[in-house]
Amino acid sequence: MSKRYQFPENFLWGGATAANQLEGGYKEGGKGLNTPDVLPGGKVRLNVLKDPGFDFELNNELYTYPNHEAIDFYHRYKEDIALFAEMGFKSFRMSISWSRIFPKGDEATPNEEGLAFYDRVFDELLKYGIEPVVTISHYEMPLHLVKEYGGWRDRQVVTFFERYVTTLFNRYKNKVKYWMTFNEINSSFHMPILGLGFAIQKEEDHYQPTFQAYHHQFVASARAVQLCHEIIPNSQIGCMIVYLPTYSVDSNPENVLYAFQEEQLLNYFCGDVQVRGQYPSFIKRYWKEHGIELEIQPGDLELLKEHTVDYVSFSYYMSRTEKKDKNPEEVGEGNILGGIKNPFLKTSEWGWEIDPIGLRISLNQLYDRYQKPLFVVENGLGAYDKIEEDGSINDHYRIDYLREHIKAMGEAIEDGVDLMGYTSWGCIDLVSASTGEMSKRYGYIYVDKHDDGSGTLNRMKKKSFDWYQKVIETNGENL
Ligand code: BGP
Repeated sequence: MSKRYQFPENFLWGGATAANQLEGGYKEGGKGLNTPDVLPGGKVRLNVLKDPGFDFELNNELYTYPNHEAIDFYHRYKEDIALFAEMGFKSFRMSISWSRIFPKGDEATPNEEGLAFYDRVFDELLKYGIEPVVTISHYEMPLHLVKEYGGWRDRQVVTFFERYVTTLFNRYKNKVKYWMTFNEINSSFHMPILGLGFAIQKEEDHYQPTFQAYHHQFVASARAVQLCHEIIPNSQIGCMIVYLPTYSVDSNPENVLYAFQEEQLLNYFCGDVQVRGQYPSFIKRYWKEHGIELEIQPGDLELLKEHTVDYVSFSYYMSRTEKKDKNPEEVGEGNILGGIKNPFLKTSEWGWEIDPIGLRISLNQLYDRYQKPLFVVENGLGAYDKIEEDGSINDHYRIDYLREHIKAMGEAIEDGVDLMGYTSWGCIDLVSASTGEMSKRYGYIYVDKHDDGSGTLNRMKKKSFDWYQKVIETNGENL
């Protein structure tokens, strides 16, 4: 008989999404344009991230924008939430689109239609006893703030963000208890357009603006924590990081040190500020070596210290293997952060290395370091799904992936880790962030929409739907 794991009572099983990959209705309800609205879909999207000449304009003649319609959750949320409820979800992670609430970002008053939309979504979730878990900023910001202010480079954006979060907390204080500030905040070292709202112009120029923009986000995040606690006394607000445990390719101390330093910067730098309330010691040397001098206003460091997060949430898809001097041909094709190929691991069809043990390691590392409750708010397998002649979708590969990762969480809980919940990524198929395509699917629910934009948008249950329903029903005992 296979081992049965004990998950805590009230464990927050559920699924995760993001507004710009899910909602569609990009010009409806008074919404303003935001950054993903002008990032073209398909393969172009990744190149755009590296293209210094990219001008942040809609160019419908040249590109398609899959997230303009996405999966039309904007109109179909009732049907979708009913399916989540049928699976037994205890929680649903979603984000609020800043430009639905403040279309330009710098207005004095919010857009009532945008606020009312999320009221309807929260009411629908609460009707079924599903806790909304809300990301305040998931890879987007109003486009106007990018064009007029240069995104998070400009300190004024902190004030606009404060106005945005104050509006959210006051409006939804009786509906939303779980919040998180910036999605995968540490990913901006790689994708600054999505996280920080600006394109990197030249390799050597990026250090100063990136860290200054980060400082502004940390201040904004700490202010959000402070306001959340003041306005919603029983709330919990976390940070959110993308976590890849980083292995050295071998026991050569040069490689071990390199892997360790990469891990410090990419895995821990942002979390350290948000959880421990101060810049970590290792970053001072890094700043010095790269000529970075931050503008820190009086009171900033005290604010960071006083308003740290209640929990640490993170996404986990893969581990990373590093080596100090690597040849380009050693780099794993799909490794988002550029590590080398790990010969012990299989990959997804997009080259993402599958490593459930890495999740157990991550949970232990994060808990050792921070001693705060953890929340796995993204994990999953992007795969091509096939509809059989009888209409069924047998996604056994997805079940295998999720099962092994849930087991790893069970082991980590036995190791002593305090884990609040698990919301697997893309519980309903949605637009992929990295490819801009629909065919990289993660869901328990299939959405009939294709890369060329065709499809009925009908929803269908996959095999994993019934499987996950059982997992939740038995609180993770029946895997
Ligand atoms: C994370 C993002 C999500 C999401 C997920 C899967 O990095 O927070 O927005 O999309 O990765 O990535 P992809 O869609 O590229 O497969």
